Amino acid sequence: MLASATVDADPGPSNAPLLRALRGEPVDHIPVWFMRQAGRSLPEYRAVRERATLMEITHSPELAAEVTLQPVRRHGVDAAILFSDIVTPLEATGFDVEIRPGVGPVIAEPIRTERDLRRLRPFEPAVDAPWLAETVRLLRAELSVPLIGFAGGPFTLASYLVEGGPSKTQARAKGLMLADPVTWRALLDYLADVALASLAAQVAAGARAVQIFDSWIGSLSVGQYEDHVLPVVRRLFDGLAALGVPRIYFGLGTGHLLGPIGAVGADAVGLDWRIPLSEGSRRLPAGTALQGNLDPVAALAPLPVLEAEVAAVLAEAPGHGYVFNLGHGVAPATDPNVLTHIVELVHAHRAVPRAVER
Ligand code: 1CP
Repeated sequence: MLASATVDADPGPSNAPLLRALRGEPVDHIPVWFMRQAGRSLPEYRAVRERATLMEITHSPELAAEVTLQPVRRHGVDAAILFSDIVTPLEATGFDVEIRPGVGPVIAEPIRTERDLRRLRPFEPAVDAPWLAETVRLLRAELSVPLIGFAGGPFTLASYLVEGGPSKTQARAKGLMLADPVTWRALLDYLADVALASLAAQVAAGARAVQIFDSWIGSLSVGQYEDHVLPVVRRLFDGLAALGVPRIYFGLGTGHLLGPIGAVGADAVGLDWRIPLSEGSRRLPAGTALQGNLDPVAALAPLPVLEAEVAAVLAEAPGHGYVFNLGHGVAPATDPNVLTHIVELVHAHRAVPRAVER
C-alpha cells in the first residue's frame, strides 16, 4: 500500500550506493538497476496494464508509483526509475500521442516544417502535468533507494516528433536537420527546455538523480552530432547542473560519438554492449562515471552463459564511478527471476583494484 501524499522533509540517503557511484566515490557494493525495469517482464506490471493503458498509468500517481515500486520490491535494485515515457511531456503540451502496443509512440500530426513550430508551446509541469510531481512525492515517502527522474534527449524526441513514430533510420528527422538547420535548432532548443522543465519538477518533488535518454543518437555521424545536436545537449546539461543531482546521459551505439559526448558535461555516461567499458572509459574525460552495459539478450541465455556475460562486464568495469545496468532496456520476454539473479551477482562481486586507475 502507498503511504499518503504528505511530503516529509527527509532528503533521503545521499550516501546511497547509486549516488556515491555517480559521484565517483567508493562504494561497499556496485549499485545496479535496469533500464525499463518496470514493464512487461513483470507479471505484476502486466496485471496493472490489463486495467489501464500506459498513458492512464502515467496520469495516475497511485498507479505510476505502484508500477515504479514493483521492480524495487522484487529485485532489490539500487534505484527506482519513475514510471513514465519520454513522450508524455509532448502529450501534456497538446500533441495527439498514442502509445501503440508492440510499436511505440505514434504522433498524429508530426512536425515537418518551420510553420509547424508554431504548434509548440512551453511545457509547464505544474499546470500541464500535475500528476508528475505528485507521483514523485508519493514515491519519496515509500522508497528506501534513490529515485531517478528522466526525460527524452532532444534528438530522440525530435525523431518521434518529425517521423511521427518509431523509425529505424531517423531519415526524415535527419533530413530536416540537414535541409533546414535553423528550424531543426529551434525544435531541439524547444525540446531541451521541455526536458529541463520536466526534470526541474521531478527533482523539486524528490528525484535524486536524472537520466537523459537520447537513445537514437547513434544514427548520427560525429560531424552531424557536433554541429546539430551537441550544442543543445550541452546547454541542457548546463541547465541541469543547477538542480544539484547527478546527471546521466544515455544513447545506443555511441562508441564513435564518445569524444563529443565527453563535451556534454554529464556526470555519468550510459554505454550499450557494443563497446567494452574500459574502451568507453578511455574515450571519455577522466572522472566521468560509467553505467552499463550487459547485452539485454544475455538475460535470455542459459544461466551459465548469462553468468559468464555478467562476469565479463564486471571484469571491464572501473573500480569506482560505476553503475551496473543493461546496455538497453529489459526485453519483455525476460524471466524476472533472472534479473533478480543478476542483482545478486553484482552485489556479491568484489572488485580487484586495478594497478592503474584513471
Ligand atoms: O504498454 C506498454 O507497456 C508498452 C511498453 C512501454 C513501457 C513499459 C513503452 C512504450 N514505454 C514504457 C515506459 C518507459 N519508457 C519507461 C519507464 C519504465 C522503466 O524504465 O522502468 C522509460 C524509462 C521509457 C523510456 C523510453 N520510451 C525510451 C528511452 C529508453 C529506450 O528504450 O531507448 C524510448 C525510446 C521510449 C519510446 C517508447 N515507448 C514505448 C516504446 C515501445 C518505445 C520505443 C519505440 C521505438 O522503438 O522507437
